[in-house]
Amino acid sequence: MTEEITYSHNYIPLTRDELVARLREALRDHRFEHVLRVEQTAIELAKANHVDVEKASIVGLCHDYAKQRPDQDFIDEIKNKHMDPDLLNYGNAIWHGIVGAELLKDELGIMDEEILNAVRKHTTGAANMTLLDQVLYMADYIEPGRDFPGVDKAREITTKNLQAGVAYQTKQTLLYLVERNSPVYPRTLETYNAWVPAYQKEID
Ligand code: DGI
Ligand code: FE
Ligand code: FE
Repeated sequence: MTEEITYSHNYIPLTRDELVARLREALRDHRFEHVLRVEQTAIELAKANHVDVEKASIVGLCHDYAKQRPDQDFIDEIKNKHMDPDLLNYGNAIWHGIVGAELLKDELGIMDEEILNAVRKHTTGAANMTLLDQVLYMADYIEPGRDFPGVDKAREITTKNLQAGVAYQTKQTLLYLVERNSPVYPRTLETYNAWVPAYQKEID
């Protein structure tokens, strides 16, 4: 059953319905449906881990807000906001969270740094992640529409131990990138070093 959280307006100057309408405009169908599922999974993980469910709903809905924007929008934002120029060496996969958070500020008026940080970290993780960061990182990975080898194991581990889930996803993502000879964003390696050795027993 879909859970619709009523927003307090402390974190975002929109109702949930207004936010959903903005996402409907910003995203194609398959991506829009993904964010609705991530929202629901984030709410479940938030409840299990004593995290604010309103923030979980907002980050779940907003995390891929910028995913379908043209590259030039991100390049302009990186330059205008004097963001790390190394970002220009990457592409949409890295930009849509880190740079997308700036678009959430500019366009949706989201100013809550905890929410913006969870969006910034949702693709690469980070060495230091709050429980909200972890909830979004894992909800994005295990939402019910995901279907890849290992997703059931990811769901099982995450249900038992959210932190072990973070470690599992981080290892799988790095394996996937290396297998494809893809560039690895430095923060992805920092996430690996901070999480994977620490949870090696839980993820084997
Ligand atoms: O936006 P979603 O598809 O819902 O999920 P996501 O934001 O977690 O993005 C996943 C993609 O990002 C996946 O194809 C792997 C890629 N990715 C994650 N870390 C890195 C990366 N791509 C590069 N090039 N470098 C990274 O460090
Ligand atoms: Fe994403
Ligand atoms: Fe996503």
